[in-house]
Amino acid sequence: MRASILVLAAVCSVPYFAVPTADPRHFVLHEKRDGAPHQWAKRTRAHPDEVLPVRIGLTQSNLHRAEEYILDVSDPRSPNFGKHWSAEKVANVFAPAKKTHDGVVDWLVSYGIDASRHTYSTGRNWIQVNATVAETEKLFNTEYHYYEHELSGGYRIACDEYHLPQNVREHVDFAMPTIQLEGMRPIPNLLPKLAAPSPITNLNGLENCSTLVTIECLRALYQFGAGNTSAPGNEIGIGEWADFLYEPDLVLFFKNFTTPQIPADVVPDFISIDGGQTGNFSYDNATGAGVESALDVMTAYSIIWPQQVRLYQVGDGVNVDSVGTFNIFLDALDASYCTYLGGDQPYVDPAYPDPNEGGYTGPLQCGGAPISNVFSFSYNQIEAALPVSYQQRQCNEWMKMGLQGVSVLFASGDSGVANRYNSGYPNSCLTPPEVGPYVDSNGTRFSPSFPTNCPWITAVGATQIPANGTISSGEIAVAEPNVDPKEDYYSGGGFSNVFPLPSYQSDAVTNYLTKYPPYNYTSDIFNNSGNARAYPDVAAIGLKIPTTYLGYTYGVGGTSASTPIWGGIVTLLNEARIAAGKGPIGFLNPTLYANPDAFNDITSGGNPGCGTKGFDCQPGWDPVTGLGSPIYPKLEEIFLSLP
Ligand SMILES: *[C@@H]1O[C@H](CO)[C@@H](O)[C@H](O)[C@H]1NC(C)=O
Ligand SMILES: *[C@@H]1O[C@H](CO)[C@@H](O)[C@H](O)[C@H]1NC(C)=O
Ligand SMILES: *[C@@H]1O[C@H](CO)[C@@H](O)[C@H](O)[C@H]1NC(C)=O
Ligand SMILES: *[C@@H]1O[C@H](CO)[C@@H](O)[C@H](O)[C@H]1NC(C)=O
Ligand SMILES: *[C@@H]1O[C@H](CO)[C@@H](O)[C@H](O)[C@H]1NC(C)=O
Ligand SMILES: *[C@@H]1O[C@H](CO)[C@@H](O)[C@H](O)[C@H]1NC(C)=O
Ligand SMILES: *[C@@H]1O[C@H](CO)[C@@H](O)[C@H](O)[C@H]1NC(C)=O
Ligand SMILES: *[C@@H]1O[C@H](CO)[C@@H](O)[C@H](O)[C@H]1NC(C)=O
Ligand SMILES: *[C@@H]1O[C@H](CO)[C@@H](O)[C@H](O)[C@H]1NC(C)=O
Ligand SMILES: *[C@H]1O[C@@H](CO)[C@H](O)[C@@H](O)[C@@H]1NC(C)=O
Repeated sequence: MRASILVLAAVCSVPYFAVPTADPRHFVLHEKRDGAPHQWAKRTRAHPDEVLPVRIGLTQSNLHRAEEYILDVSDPRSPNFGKHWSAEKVANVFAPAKKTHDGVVDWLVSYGIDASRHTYSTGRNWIQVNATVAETEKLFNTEYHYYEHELSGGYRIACDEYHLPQNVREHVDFAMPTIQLEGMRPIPNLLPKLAAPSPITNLNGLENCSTLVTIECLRALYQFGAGNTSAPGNEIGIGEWADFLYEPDLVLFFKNFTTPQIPADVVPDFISIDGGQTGNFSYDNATGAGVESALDVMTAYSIIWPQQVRLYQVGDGVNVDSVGTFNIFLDALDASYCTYLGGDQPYVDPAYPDPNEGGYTGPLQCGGAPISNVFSFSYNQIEAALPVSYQQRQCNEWMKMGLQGVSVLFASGDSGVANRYNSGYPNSCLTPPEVGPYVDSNGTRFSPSFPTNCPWITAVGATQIPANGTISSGEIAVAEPNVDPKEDYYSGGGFSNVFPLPSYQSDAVTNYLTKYPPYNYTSDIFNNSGNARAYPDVAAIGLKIPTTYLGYTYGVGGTSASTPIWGGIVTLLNEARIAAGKGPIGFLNPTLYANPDAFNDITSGGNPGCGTKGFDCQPGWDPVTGLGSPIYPKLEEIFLSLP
């Protein structure tokens, strides 16, 4: 972005002169953004000689069969349950057809962009050319402008819509740079305040579980024992973005809060991606150390030990304008994703080497990081703030992880039906359909989160033990109201405006919408079409989880806590399957929705936001706590009965 300011300074005084445009009659609208998003102002027309790194993502074969493929290996009724695909099979099945590739090359050449200028990815699934603004405007039958970011003063070059020739359109998924403007980073999902008693002592024992939910409380609630195996390759994967684990805290945590006590010399397997750092600093130099990393890693350890944690530390933490939304993590796991469908998105995903001072100077990591059987992520983003094509591309990659036997869990968010935004909105909701959907602090429509909206991940909401209750009181949806709505904490949940309802949850969601219609909530407030992906899928305790941070222990909350609890439990389920000579589970949801009896159904509470009471918990699945919290012995029996 800073580089663009210099470019602009150099050219902004040059008057715009007209460039010839292509015959628009053969063009069809491909993607459109209505107006400029909040904080971006459209300025002058881009100079025709500016060079753009144009990237054209070719459509993949067989993506329309995604649901069929993933259900084939993950539906408990399928004879192929558990027969996961190799990475090679995934690459081959989805590779673009030759006619797709040839069609796009012919189009570029016919617009004067000679084949000698084309660069292809190894899988030939995208084509890149450096083209001037004038050339690109002809290619996409559009106009490029400078856009100014009002807060930072930075500029980007973008168009409001772009077109493709009718016969090319079917071959192109999306092209960049085009309509994208937002830059963002994943938001940690934990309750930000650390006001709990500190240090926490003498709160052991089951009688104190409503004050501090220790591992003893979790085991009693969900009926699981201490880990008893550690199968090679079954380490849990925890991803962190720009929030580092301060490792010396682990020793203190292990000593006070693990049973059996985890030895003091245990540290996670550290996997640095694109400059990710360890928090092995001294106490007075713990900059960047964050409570999110502490919570996630400690919670997982307390459940899965003697199994290990793999800590994937993603991004250099310098490029905070655009730390990315999980793509650089996926790139490091799957080299082909670096280039799949056009690769990462400039301005949304960070570029490496990082041009910022102190940034990571190596190239973007493509492949090389190990794939884990379970990934737990306590971060997310706002659906309405990301281009639909961007979300679809990434959702396809999560689907491919599932095909390969990976369980992916994401926190559902901590602001009920609203959605906090990292650029300074209070609990943000969406503008009405006729205006947006834009993220707006005055919005009234519910704001779903990403990538929990993707049907191929498992979204985790939060519960709590009632105040002064016991573990036999029954969990309720988490509720931490605050005078400042920005600090409210309710379990994220709702209905996507982007992804359709997957078949595995269709009965559960239809049951909720028909038996307990959120009667005052019309389509103006949320997607009540009955055909929208709904989340969360499951829930677990997300309040007062012991976390040691910079030497002190706090009772920390957030769907951030619920997610590593579920991740830990799925890791235990995989341990049991591996011990029985079976493979990892992979995509969880079809089996979970087919077995609602394996859950503690949460029927009390709701998830307010956007000036409403949000949704209510009800018997069966609901958009606050999903199917409910785990009953470990039932889940273990179900997953051991499957091939
Ligand atoms: C575009 O230009 C940049 C900067 O000169 C260069 O690094 C890159 O390889 C070029 N890309 C193509 C496709 O020619
Ligand atoms: C439970 O908490 C109370 C109050 O802090 C404390 O006195 C008691 O010892 C605790 N119980 C156990 C088993 O730690
Ligand atoms: C942090 O320091 C400890 C002790 O020196 C060491 O064992 C550990 O491997 C370090 N962690 C990382 C991620 O470098
Ligand atoms: C803090 O620790 C980091 C990592 O060890 C080191 O690079 C940096 O120089 C330290 N900063 C200060 C102010 O001590
Ligand atoms: C929200 O409404 C207030 C009061 O009407 C107004 O000052 C503010 O600019 C609005 N914010 C946005 C993002 O439109
Ligand atoms: C819990 O107990 C405390 C102390 O007895 C009391 O002040 C508080 O009101 C109780 N909270 C609820 C929700 O009952
Ligand atoms: C609701 O979801 C459906 C299915 O994905 C989609 O076609 C529709 O556009 C969504 N409605 C709104 C208002 O976004
Ligand atoms: C439904 O809407 C009406 C009119 O706005 C309001 O009076 C009523 O309290 C609402 N009911 C609920 C349960 O929110
Ligand atoms: C660990 O427990 C001891 C004894 O109860 C207490 O003094 C200390 O503060 C605790 N440390 C942490 C980090 O929780
Ligand atoms: C480890 O042991 C096996 C066999 O006895 C049990 O089936 C598992 O439930 C147990 N694991 C846990 C986490 O309790």
